[in-house]
Amino acid sequence: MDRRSLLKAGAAGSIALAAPFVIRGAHAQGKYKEEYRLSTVVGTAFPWGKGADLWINLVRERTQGRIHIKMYPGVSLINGDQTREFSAIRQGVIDMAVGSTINWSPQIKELNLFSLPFLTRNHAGLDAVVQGEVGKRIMQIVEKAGVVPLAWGENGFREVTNSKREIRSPDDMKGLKFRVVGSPIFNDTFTALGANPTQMSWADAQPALASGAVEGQENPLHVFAAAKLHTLAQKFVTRWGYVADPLIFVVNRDIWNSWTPADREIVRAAAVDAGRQEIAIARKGLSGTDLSLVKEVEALGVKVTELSAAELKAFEVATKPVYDKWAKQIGIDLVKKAEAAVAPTRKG
Ligand code: X2X
Repeated sequence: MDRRSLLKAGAAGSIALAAPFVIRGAHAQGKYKEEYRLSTVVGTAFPWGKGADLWINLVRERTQGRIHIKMYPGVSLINGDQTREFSAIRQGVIDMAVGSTINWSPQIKELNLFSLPFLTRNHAGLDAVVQGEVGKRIMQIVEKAGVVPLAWGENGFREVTNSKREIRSPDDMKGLKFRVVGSPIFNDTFTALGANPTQMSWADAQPALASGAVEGQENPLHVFAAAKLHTLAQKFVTRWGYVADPLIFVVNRDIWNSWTPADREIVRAAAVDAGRQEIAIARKGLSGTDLSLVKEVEALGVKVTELSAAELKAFEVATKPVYDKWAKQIGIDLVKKAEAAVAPTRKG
């Protein structure tokens, strides 16, 4: 019997089931909820959902069940509208989340930093930004925007895919219809490359790819594999790593304040531990001696293209005006700090 039916049965007066009901009732007096609702976009088949699940389990174990969290993938608490997730957490419609910096960018303009085309390029560059002074500053900004940020995670470097042809240069993108995510910087980037972008939610993206209404999309290779995008006509992947997509583990502020200081520390430490493990999962099979995920995707009949430094440069040059326009909106100081952090890790 699951928790809900247990509670219903308890409420209906079953003597045998009254005990768990009473114990949980005691928590309510201490302002603890029976269940905390945690939002994600994708579920446990994906590194992102796995990270949320790790957090949930660590918190349950370390609080002996005092804090019971349930995951709601598909951003289902707000009907799949991922660009409204941040507002919903702030307002308390959502208690907790592991959320993408892209999806929260409409409310927090500084988060567009991670969507500046070709800023970070590789894991070392991303770590230099996220784990350093810039990452701390971003956490302060998120906190000021009204939620309690606890740890970083990672969706991954986003790669461009499509059903029509191999992409090696901006010319190859001309006229192709792409689904893009919910910050207007993505419209600008794809437009600068001569493509035809349409913003839509992840829930809408999949039927749009299936019907051919859009021909391409961009997402990390782990998302490609877990969502089986090859079955949605995506036959070409180019590993251009043009933007990173960090995740942030957060709690609604009122919920946070309702917990004892000891429980807050447990939840924070669990988020840090889960985030660290999640980042390792999100990077698995993508570089160095372990290219297992790349091989797995190729085995599905998908052409996976790596670009030379010169080929990458052409994309960087074509999107430079977008970078410059958005750097101003994000804040030049923050962008300069990020560039300085990345500089030692850049090869070209
Ligand atoms: O919508 C997407 O592409 C996804 C799943 O990667 C995000 O939520 C940012």
